[in-house]
Amino acid sequence: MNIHNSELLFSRAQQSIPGGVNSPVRAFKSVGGNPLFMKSAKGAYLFDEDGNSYIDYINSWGPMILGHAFEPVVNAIKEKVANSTSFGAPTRLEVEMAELIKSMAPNVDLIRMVSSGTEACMSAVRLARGYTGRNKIIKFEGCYHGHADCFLVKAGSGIATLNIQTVPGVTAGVANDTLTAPYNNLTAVEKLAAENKGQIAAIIIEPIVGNMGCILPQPGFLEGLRKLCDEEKIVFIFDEVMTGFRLAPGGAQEKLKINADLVTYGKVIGGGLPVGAFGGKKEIMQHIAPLGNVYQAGTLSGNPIAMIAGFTLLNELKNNPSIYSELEKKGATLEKGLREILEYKKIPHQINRMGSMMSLHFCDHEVVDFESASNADIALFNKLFHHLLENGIYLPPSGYESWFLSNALSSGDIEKTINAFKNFAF
Ligand code: KE4
Repeated sequence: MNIHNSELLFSRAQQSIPGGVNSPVRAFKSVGGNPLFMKSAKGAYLFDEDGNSYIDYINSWGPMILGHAFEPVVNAIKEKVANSTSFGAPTRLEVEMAELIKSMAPNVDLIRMVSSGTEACMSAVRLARGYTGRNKIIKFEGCYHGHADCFLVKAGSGIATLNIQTVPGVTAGVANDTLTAPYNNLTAVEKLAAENKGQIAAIIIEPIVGNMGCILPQPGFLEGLRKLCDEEKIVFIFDEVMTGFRLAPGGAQEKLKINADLVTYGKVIGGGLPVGAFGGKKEIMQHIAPLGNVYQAGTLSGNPIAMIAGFTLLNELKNNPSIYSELEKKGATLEKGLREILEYKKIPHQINRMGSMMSLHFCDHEVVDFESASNADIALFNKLFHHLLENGIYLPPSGYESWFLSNALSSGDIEKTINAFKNFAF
């Protein structure tokens, strides 16, 4: 496979950008080799700088749920951009976007737009602290909520991929207020709550995890956290940056029928443009400035171009709910195809999936938390990654990431993926 232009670009990039990438997970550090530079994408396909094409299972780490260069989004951006790219003043579209989100997401009385998932999650935590007057938070080992200091404690995604134990620059003071527990371990959380009674402002969780591969909550886990938060007056934050609008119009809250107190969004909400959001109960959200004193701000929050992209995509999802059953069918077909091959070849494996989020782990145990995810055969995953890449299939370049299916995937694309997998010499 000719990747000459990508190699030239990568060596140039490293002269001007740390590690040659603007986000660490793109660097192929754990899978080995050098990152491919993409030139364009359309529907389910990526095209790199050397003209190679790939069936895309990253979809920009989630946003491209209806595929790349989705016509209605492209046209909406083209039309909007002629009227300026930013005002720094409130606009009609921001009101319409907030009302659209409230019509889709359960349990959101007020919502504030920001420009990334990190910003959404860090603002939600600040709000929970301001609302409760408490300092500590509980997060889960292997979950990733963006790169704000308070989250970089036993985090997933790039932190796990690069095996960064403690992040330099995150002070002990900050880290001491972040308590961690294993995912799916309710007892461990109840113990932390008892040991820190009256000091915990929030529990923040990925309701379905996508940052240590895909990991599902075991029955009773989220329900137990909900009950604990009610009893201890802890703010329950669902980080739906990945799951929001992807698993259902109302995300994981709808899918799992569990209400959070605050919910954060990113990725799909912006249709590939920089958008995040946090929202929830009025009783809590009304503490956000200028209504309350919990300060949060952003020059480009609610930016018209980002809003029109997200607004157009969310409307498409809201008005065509069959998209979710189509994504479920595609996910189930891919999972079945891979499972049949792995069972036939007697390869120990675990496939975790919910809808269009899934991951494959080479191990003979269930993958239910960071420890079990880490005990899988990452080296074998890395070998598979490159085999599939050479066969025109682009998986996330880390065993600690969820795959994301788009509804632009055809049955032929899924068949091609399964066939490429079949030819892998385990
Ligand atoms: P951003 O700040 O990257 O928009 O969102 C942070 C974030 C928050 N919460 C969850 C559940 C997330 O998955 C993310 C970001 N996800 C990673 C992929 N695992 C983004 C990819 C990257 O870091 O480049």
